[in-house]
Amino acid sequence: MRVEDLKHSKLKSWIQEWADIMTPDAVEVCVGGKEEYDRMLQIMVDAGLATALNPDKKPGSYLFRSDPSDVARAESRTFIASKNKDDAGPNNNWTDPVELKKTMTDLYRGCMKGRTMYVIPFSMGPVGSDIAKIGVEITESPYVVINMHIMTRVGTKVLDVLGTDGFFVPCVHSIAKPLEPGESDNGKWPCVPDVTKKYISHFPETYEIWSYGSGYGGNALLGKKCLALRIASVLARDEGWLAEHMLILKITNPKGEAKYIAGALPSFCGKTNLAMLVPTLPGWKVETIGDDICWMKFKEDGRLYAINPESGFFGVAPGTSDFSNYNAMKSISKNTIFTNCGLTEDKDIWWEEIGYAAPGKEIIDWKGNTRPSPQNDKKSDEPIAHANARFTVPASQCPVIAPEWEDPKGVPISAFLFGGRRATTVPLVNQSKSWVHGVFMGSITGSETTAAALDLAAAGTVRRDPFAMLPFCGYNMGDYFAHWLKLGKQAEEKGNGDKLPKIFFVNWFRKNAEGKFIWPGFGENSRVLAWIFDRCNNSDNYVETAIGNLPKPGSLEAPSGVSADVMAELTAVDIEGWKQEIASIRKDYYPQYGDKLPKVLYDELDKIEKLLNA
Ligand code: SAT
Ligand code: MN
Repeated sequence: MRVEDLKHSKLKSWIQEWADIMTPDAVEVCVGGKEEYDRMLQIMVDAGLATALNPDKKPGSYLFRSDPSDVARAESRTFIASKNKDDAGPNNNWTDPVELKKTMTDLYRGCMKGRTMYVIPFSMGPVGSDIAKIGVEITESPYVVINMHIMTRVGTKVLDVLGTDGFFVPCVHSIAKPLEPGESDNGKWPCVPDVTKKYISHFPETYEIWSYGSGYGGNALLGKKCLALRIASVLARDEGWLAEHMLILKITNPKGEAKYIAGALPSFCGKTNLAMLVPTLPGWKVETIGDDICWMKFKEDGRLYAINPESGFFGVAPGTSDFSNYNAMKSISKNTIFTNCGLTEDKDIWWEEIGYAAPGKEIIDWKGNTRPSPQNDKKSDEPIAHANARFTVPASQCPVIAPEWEDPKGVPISAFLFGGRRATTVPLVNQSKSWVHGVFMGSITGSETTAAALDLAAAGTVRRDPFAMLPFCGYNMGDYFAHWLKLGKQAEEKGNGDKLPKIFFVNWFRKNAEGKFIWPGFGENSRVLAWIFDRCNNSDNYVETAIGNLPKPGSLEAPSGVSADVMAELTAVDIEGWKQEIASIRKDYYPQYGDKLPKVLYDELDKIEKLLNA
């Protein structure tokens, strides 16, 4: 579609302004659909950037290899450019918006020379839903176009909703690799290889996103972390709703009663696996609404309704197997974009812990090097797939996608889960005693650092990732806690306190003195979900303790191989551990937010401490 044919005058002039700066050879407005998707893929196959996979193994699927500098979100180059530094908070890299715009405008000059500028109108959320928002991304990357086709709703329907003057979030993106006449990418992933010259910038006061130099994931697919979390968190604060880094699942009990649960877990805690869990508990069913992001609004009935703003999964490939996530493996059996995975001799993908040996003698790793297959290569510990290799797949291909996953009115949330990796202290499951106590739980979410990661902090210390939002909250985290508290208070004042979701903290990662996991996790987590489900029905399945409501002995049936003693340990209050936890939150964690930290959260510390000492 041509820019001249657009009806939204502000959109038209915005595109023209950027075309003048970036000087592409042509401008194309994306309309979505198969013809456009296939054409973009062909451009990349022709440029040597995409490899078609074996149609007998993975029909309609392609493999990409990125530049080694361009493999993950660039957190150190991610900026929140609010007018006042204090509004960005200690959780963000702040920079002055006027200066940043000047610097970046200069960088953008001529950056699309020799390429086509694509304009992608997209909806985050079912088109026309009152919880959805519209964004428009400009990019010269056909890789971004096809990934946006999968992850968001792209096309003319979005322009219809936008009308002549509707609100959209402007998303400016460039990989910043202009082409000279006659030059082609020739198999080399285009980007700015120097990480210190990439920018992922957010302007919260004007709800704008400017990204420069990266073509990968959250740096480039601007609907995801940039719009649906960082900018949306600001919109949610300003408009009175919630934009969260949460999965959404539907759980149905043996009687056929269903509830919806939203859960925030930091990276590498199995969020996608939980969203698609195969219950071991007989008669229970789990279905998926979303695996990463959740937008919620209170409706007239006083309940909180959620949509998944995305329409696909951008999942971590390594570690995904029939055992860890059967439904994800089924989802990616066709029409999937793979990035930075290994390529087998029979033109299929492979990654570490995929659950079977790589077929053949040789394999091509994510850097494009042909190597002996890992089972024939005793010497190398260089992985075949990059640790952050990804699959992009339409959510509709998930065998357990809930039929209502695209319902524009959303689904009513009964419970929130928070959780991290904690080897000690934090029980398997714990219900908050109140909304404020639940916000406290969300605020202290975190994982223990491991010696294996390149952490500055010593192994075993807790790195807090409040609400799993630390890299994704577009404003001061102290103000974010206050926003959560405010919404709960408003609901209570309207007499809707009992309609608020109940809040739980889960921990699948407890270890014994020998450092071995004592809870099997995966499908067995359905036992914990069932306990939570019953708690939402006010079952008498809990005991009130100093730290929250814990499972009554026997209310949570042990999986096979887990002894009664271990169950008791998993659901007990570790008084000494919690005393230390409280002391460390008070001394090392909360003070960083200064005056922005709501006082009622310190009151929660006092309350729990008093009960622990009683
Ligand atoms: O690369 S993304 O930001 O989209 C994915 C992630 O880091 O969780
Ligand atoms: Mn995520």
